[in-house]
Amino acid sequence: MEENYSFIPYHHVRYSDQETIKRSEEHYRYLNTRRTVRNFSPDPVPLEAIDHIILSASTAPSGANKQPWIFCVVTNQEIKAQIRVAAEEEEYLSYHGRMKDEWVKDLAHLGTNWQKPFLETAPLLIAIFRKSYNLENGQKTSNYYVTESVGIACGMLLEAIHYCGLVALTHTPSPMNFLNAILKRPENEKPFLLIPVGYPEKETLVPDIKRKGLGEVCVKY
Ligand code: IYR
Repeated sequence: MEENYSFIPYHHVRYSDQETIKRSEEHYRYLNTRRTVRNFSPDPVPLEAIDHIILSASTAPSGANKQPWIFCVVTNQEIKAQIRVAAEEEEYLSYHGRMKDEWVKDLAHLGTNWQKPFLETAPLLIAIFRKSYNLENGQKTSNYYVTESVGIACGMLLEAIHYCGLVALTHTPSPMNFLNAILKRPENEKPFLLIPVGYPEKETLVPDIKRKGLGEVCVKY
């Protein structure tokens, strides 16, 4: 039996070539001002903005439109403290033997170490989980291209955070299973990234690093 699936008109805005080029350059210049920040001010952020930021991320394309993500927003100071303790336990082991020497050397110029005070200082943490499958009333259903989908959503999240004048850190404590226990997330949800969000500490510094030029990241055929 043929099913009736509905399609609706797509509303598209088409710019002139000149306007297209202008917008692309402006957007690049704007995105190029984003920096990962590791020192946060404790100033609170308006939580209504966080809702919009998460809705923005959740507009990302996803395999079969399954939207296989969940964004956990943590502002509770006690929970942040628990996350810090658990993350630092893992990171201590990582920085003291689990990461090979080459990796530790590659990170040296960023000034990172096993200590993660930002997990308590930042006014909020967004823990993103990928749903490797769905689990509803004991029933398992499939998701597709989960890593790709959630990665795209996180990129859009970072852009939305930047657009609002907030800063973020894409933190990757490893392994991150402790997030399931602390945030009481079900087994089908796997932690993907832990992103402190807020305002930068006054006069914070960031590493003096360069982005690759077009010739290094793009090949034209
Ligand atoms: N997860 C550790 C180590 C780390 C790894 C990479 I690759 C970085 O770009 C930065 C840090 C940490 O968060 O410190």
